Amino acid sequence: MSLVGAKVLRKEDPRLLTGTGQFVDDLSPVGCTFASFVMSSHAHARITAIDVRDALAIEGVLAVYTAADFADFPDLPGGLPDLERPLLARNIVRFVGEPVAVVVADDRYLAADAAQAVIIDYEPLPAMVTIAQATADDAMPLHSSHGSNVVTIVPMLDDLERELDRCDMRANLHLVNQRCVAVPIEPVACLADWAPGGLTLWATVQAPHHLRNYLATWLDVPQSRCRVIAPDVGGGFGAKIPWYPELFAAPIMSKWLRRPVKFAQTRSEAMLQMSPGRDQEHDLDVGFDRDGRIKALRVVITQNLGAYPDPTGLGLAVLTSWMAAGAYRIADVQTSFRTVTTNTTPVAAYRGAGRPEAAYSIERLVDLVARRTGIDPGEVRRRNFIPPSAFPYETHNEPVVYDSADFPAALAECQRLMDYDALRAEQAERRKDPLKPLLGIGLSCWLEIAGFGPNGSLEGFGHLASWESAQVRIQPDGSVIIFAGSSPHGQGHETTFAQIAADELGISFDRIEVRTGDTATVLQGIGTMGSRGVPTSGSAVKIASARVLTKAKKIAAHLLEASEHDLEVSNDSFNVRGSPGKNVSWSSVAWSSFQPLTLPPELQAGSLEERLFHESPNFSYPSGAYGCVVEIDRETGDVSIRDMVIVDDCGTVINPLLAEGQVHGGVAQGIAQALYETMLYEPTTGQPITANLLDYLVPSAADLPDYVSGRIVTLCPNNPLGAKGIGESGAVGAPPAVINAVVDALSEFGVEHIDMPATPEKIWQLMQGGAA
Ligand code: MCN
Repeated sequence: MSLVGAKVLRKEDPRLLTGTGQFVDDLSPVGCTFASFVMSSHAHARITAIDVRDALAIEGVLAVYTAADFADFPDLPGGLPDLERPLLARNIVRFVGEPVAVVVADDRYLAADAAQAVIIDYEPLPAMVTIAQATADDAMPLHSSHGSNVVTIVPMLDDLERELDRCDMRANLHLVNQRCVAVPIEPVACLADWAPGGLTLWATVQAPHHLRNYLATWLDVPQSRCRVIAPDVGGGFGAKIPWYPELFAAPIMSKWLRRPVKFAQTRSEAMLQMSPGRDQEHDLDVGFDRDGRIKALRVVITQNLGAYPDPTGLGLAVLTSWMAAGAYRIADVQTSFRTVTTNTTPVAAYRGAGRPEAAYSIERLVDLVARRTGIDPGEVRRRNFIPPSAFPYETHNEPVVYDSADFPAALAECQRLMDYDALRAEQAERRKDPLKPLLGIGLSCWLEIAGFGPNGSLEGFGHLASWESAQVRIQPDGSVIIFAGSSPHGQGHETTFAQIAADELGISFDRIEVRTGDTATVLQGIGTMGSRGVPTSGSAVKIASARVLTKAKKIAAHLLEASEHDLEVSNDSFNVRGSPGKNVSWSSVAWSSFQPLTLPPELQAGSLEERLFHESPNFSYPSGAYGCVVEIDRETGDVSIRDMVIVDDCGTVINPLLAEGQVHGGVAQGIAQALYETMLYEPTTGQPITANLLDYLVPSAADLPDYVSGRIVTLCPNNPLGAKGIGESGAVGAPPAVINAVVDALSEFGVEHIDMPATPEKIWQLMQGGAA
C-alpha cells in the first residue's frame, strides 16, 4: 500500500504530546546566563543618555551592554543601504520595543529586574505609524540618510484609464489589509555557547543554514566553527525567518563572558518585537460589463514596512502584485507598489506573505462586481474563471505562470457542500423576518503561489537561494536516515518525508528517521517558508531515494544472481518477479553495501547514500474554493460563523491528516484576521494599543466553527510528486470568504464594504447607517 496519500499518524507527536520535545528554553547548560533586553518605550526619540550604574550594581548581574559596546560590529546583515537595522538602537529609537541595551545575569528574573533599572533619557520626535503620516509632505524621514520614508517604488506602465472607461461599468475600493502578529506558541528564543571549539547557537528559526551563513560572516568565523541548531520549534508562521538582534548579540556576549547566554522572549516582548505581517493598503479599480465580465483591473499597493525594511517585508508587495488577478482571466491588469517606513515594529512574512492581501482584494472586487451587476457572486466567478484548458497560464506578470487548476470544479464542489441554492433560499426567507439574525453567504475562489523553488524566487528575500537539499543514507542494518534541508516548526516533516521515502525505497516507515535543523549534520539547506517543504525538500527526498534504490537493486541482483530489472521491492525486501521465495531482505542488501567483497564491481562500500539539491522549474499554485455562512446579531453586531466549507487543491496530498491540519490552522488565522485581530498604534505617540493577548484578540477553539472539508486534485507538473504547497492556503482563502459573507449579510443596509476585523462595533455602526 502506498504511504503517500495515507493518513499516517505523526512521528513527532509522541514526544511533543508527552512533554519530551526539546525546545530552546528547555536547554540549560552548566553556567548558563540569561539576557534581558531593555526595550524602547518611545516610538521615535533621540537617546540623550543611558545610565547603567544601578543595573550593574545588582548582585548577580554580569554585564550591561549598549550600542557603544557593539561598535565594532556591523548592523544586521541583509538590510538596505542607509536603512540597516542596528543591533541595539544607536542615538535614535524608531519603534516601541526596539532593543536599546541588554543585561546579562545569572538568572532570568534578575536579568529582567536589572533591565528595569537601566535608565534611558529620551528626547521625543514626531511618531508616524500610518502610511498617510509617513508619506505626508512634511513627514520627517525616519532615516535621515535615506531622506524619505518611501523606500521602493515600482510604478505601473499604464494607468489603464482608457480600458477602465471603455467598460460598461467601473468601481473602486480602498482596502486596508491590517497589521496582524504571528503569535506562535513559542516566542523567539536562542542559546549561544561560544566554547573553545567554536560557536553553537540553538535558535527558534525557520532557516538555520541561512542564519549560519550570515552569522559566521558577520562574526568573522569559519562556517565550520559556527553551528546553528533549530531544535523543536513551536511555530513561526513566517515570523521566525527574519534575523532579530538577539540572535546576533547572544553569541558575542557568550564570547565576552565565556559562558552560555540564553534569551527567551516573553509574550509581552514578542508582541512588540516579533515581526508582524500584512499592513498593506490597496487602491483598486475594476472595469466590467453588465454581464459581470471583468475587463480591466488596476491595483495600487502601499506596504507599511515598519521602522527598518526587512528583506522578507520588502518582498510582500511583489507577491501581492504578482497574484493580483487571482483565478480570473482579465484582459488588462496593471499593478504598482511602494513601500514605506513608519515608527512601528518591522514588518515581515506572516503566513501567506503577500498572497492573502492579493486574494482578499480580488475576491472583494468580484463580490462588488456581483453586487453592482445584480448577478450571483458564484456566477460572476464562473464567468471570469481561467478555464482548466488554459493551463499553464501566463499572467500579467512575466515570472508568474500558473501551473494547473480547475476553478469551476472547486467552486462547484464548495457550493455542493454548502448547499448553496438552499442557503440563498433560506436567506431570502430570513430577510422577511426583522427579528431573526442576518444571514450572509460568502465565497472565495482563491489562488496562491507556493513551493518557492525556481531559481530567483527566494533570492530577492534576503539573498536566499531557492533549491532545497536532501540526503538519504541507508545504515548497515537497513534503517534509513534522511537529512532534509527544510527545517520544520510544526508542519510534520519527519512524518511527511518518511512517507515519501518509504514508498520510494520499499522500506517500512518506522525504519526511516528524518533529521532537520542542525547545520552540523544537515550539510546544506534553505528553510521552511513559502509552502515549499513538500514541493522542494519532499521532491529532493523522492529523487534521492529513487537513486539509492537503483543502486540497492544492483546489490540485490548481485546477491540473488538475478537481473536487477526483474526485481520488485516491497515489505523491506527485494523479490524476483515471478519467482516466489527468491528474495533478499533490505537489511542484507544494506549490510552488503558496506562489505566490498559482496558488492558488484561497479559499486563501492557505502554507496547507498545520495545527496542532492533539488531545483524546481516553476512554483506551485495551490487554489481552492471556500464558502462561509455567517449569522449576525441585529442588536449587537456580533458575528457567528455557522458554516465554513473549505475545498482545497494542493495536487498530490502526501498526508491528508497533516494537510487538513495545515488548512485548519490557516483558516483559523484567516478567520482571526477577518473578525478579531489587529495590531493598533496610537496615532500621535506611536504607542501600541493591542500589545497583549487581552487586547489583541487571538480566537480560541471555542470561537471557531467546525470545518467541512472537500478536495479536488490537479497535479503540479513542476515537481516529481505532483504536489503543491498547502501550509498557507487557509490563511489566504479564509479572510475574503468571511468578509464577503459579512458584507452579504449587511447588504440590506446598503453596505458594500467593511474593513477587517469586522468587529461587532463596526457592524453595529453600519447597521445604524454609519460609514463603512
Ligand atoms: N502536505 C501534504 N501534501 C501536500 C502539501 C503539504 O500532505 N501536497 C502537508 C505535509 O504534511 C507537510 C505540510 O503539509 O509537512 C506543509 O507542507 P508545505 O505546504 O510544503 O509547507 P512547508 O512545509 O514549507 O511549511 C511552511 C508553511 C508556511 S510558509 C507557514 S507560514 C506555516 C505553515 O507551513 N507556518 C506554520 N504551517 C505551519 N504549521 C504550524 N504548525 N506552525 C507554523 O508556524
